[in-house]
Amino acid sequence: MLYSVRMRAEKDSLHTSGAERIVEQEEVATVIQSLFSRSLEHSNGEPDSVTLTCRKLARAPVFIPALPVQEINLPDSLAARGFLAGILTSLELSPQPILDLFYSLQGMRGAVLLDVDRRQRLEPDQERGVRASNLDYAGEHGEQKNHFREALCLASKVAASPFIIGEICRSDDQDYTTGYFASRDRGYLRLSNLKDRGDRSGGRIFLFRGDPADVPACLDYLENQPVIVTPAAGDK
Ligand code: PML
Ligand code: MG
Repeated sequence: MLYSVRMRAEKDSLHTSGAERIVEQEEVATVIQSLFSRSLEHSNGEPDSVTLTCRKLARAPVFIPALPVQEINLPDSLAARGFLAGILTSLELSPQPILDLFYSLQGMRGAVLLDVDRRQRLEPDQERGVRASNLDYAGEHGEQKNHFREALCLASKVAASPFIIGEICRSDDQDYTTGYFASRDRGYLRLSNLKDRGDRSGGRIFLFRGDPADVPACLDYLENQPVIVTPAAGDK
């Protein structure tokens, strides 16, 4: 029997960290312990509230391969913003409003779900956002938080939705400056210097393209469908 175990932590009512696993019943107690320890050690400071939840999986998980990864070295945050603008333009989107929204995000638990054709946010709760959840990695898990591996898992799940044409992400951790753009077509592009050290802003935007009638199915997939991401060939 598989369980979804999730942790989220807050400080001054703002989200500071979150993580999750999908594990067998025997592993639940150990995983709760390690997620709790992690919430306390976060670079954004010790939280004043930590919520741990454990739920039996209601659906069978699907297995999805990790997106291929490409490293893009950018000299500074201005160049990184320019790079993102180029990608959005190549998707025939107008970059300015999307980037203005992207750079204004801070302290959300989930992501913005943006209808790129209607220029409309689709999250039922805009303060919380849409949390891509019920996911785990089938490869090795180290003791420490691994931003890259966790983000690659999340991005691989999100990119597998037929309604998502891309995702942009800047970490909300003040000292983690690498971000990414990810999509089925381009893979996972790791962008160095997407933010300046010490900057507490950060967040994700999922770029939605579809009919308004597709939104419930898209939300349900992102939030509720259990997904286990399998490592790319040669990765652990
Ligand atoms: C986060 O969890 O704060 C987002 C991390 C983004 C990781 C980007 C990377 O290292 O590839
Ligand atoms: Mg974070």
